[in-house]
Amino acid sequence: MGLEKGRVLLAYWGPAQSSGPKNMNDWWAMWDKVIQKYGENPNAYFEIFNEPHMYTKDELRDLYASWLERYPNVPRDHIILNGSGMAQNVPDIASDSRFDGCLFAVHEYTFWNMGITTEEGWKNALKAKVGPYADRTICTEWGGAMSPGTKDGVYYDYMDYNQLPTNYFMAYIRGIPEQLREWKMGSFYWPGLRDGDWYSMTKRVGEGANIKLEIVNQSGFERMKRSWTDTVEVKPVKQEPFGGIKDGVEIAGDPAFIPGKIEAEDYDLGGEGVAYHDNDPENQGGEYRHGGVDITTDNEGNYVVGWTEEGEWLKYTINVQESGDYYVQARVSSGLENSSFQLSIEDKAISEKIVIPKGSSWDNYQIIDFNTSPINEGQQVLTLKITGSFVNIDWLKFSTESSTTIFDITNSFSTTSQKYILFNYQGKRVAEFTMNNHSEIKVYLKQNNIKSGVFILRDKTGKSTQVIKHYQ
Ligand SMILES: [Ca+2]
Ligand SMILES: [Ca+2]
Ligand SMILES: [Ca+2]
Repeated sequence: MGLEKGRVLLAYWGPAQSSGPKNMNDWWAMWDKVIQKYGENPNAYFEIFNEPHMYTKDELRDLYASWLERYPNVPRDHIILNGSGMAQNVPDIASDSRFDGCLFAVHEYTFWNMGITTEEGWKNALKAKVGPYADRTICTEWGGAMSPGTKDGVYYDYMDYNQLPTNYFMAYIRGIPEQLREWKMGSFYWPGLRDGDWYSMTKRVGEGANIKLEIVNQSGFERMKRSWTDTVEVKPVKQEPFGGIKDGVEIAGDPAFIPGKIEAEDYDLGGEGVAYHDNDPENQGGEYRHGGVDITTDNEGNYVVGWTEEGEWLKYTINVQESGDYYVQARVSSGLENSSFQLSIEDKAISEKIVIPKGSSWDNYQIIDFNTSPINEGQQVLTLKITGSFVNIDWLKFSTESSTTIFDITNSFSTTSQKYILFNYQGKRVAEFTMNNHSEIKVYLKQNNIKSGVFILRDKTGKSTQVIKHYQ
């Protein structure tokens, strides 16, 4: 047994039923035997009752006191007393002077409280359970989701615990080891291996004499190690281009080429505050990605970013092939007035605030277009910032075609003579005129001394709308 090899043994008793051990005489008989054999072994430690939730605080204190009285030769610093309840209230026991010199055990799980969604919140939860007794307490159980699984009807895919938390599991797996580390507290990840348990840290592979254990979730393993070792290298949260999803895990890839198309939902890896900012940690649409960005599908099944709110932003690592200003088309929808976004590179705006003309609904996607100011060649980070809430964005397409070809490319207007209204970006009506074809608009703008800028052109019915850029 492990003791001869100099390892620690934790003798342990779990309750046989909710009211406690079926027969207390058996319980004492077990301990008599164990203590007789190992009581004075310097490598043996005794956790005498697991999760004693069936006892009141006073009953439990008396039970522990009887144990200490019965085995006076067991060194006190080898006796581990579980906190009351599910080993969750250490001060209930530790504050009793009869247990001076003993060690205590705390258990901390995510199971009960889905309301804690920050690392700090979990650190505080653990602090509250331990009170001022951290120097004599061991965390004999903690553990969280490592494989995909479902809790309270919500499905959780593999989680990357090296990213900033976007749900309570992530906050837990990051927060608990930090607190254990801060205290230098001994701890056990539970369960190490339990078949069919989505909290299990390892899984069994191979057969017969070749059975091996494999780590289920490397990032969870790294976080666990963080609780007890100085040697683990914790990856800083890194912003990288998104490359796709492999075996349920988001993996890094190559930057998006410009000219080229950027899918809005393919924002960079790196998490909240690094690769994106979203106002709430859930993916409201529940599609495609694991982060807080809200992704849904359009009628054709294309992924789109939705539930956008003013102040939210998304980042994309891009590789620009050629310096210059670019012509951008964007597939977007909005059911409201005043939805807008703006593009920037390294904090410098490269577009106006692009107002999305109100469509009949969010299912009614349209392609709008605009021009950027000059973009330098090379790898850099593009930011798409929501400047007016509730635009849905499918993709952005950057090309080098000049703005003068706008009309030919996205012409959705009737070719017959009709009335048009021109709005500026503040939504103010600038002009109203009749055109027979689109080339006439440039002539009209020049003749009427409309100064340079970006405008929205809408036909009288309001059905067709287009963003145009006009140079004097
Ligand atoms: Ca969200
Ligand atoms: Ca959002
Ligand atoms: Ca898309």
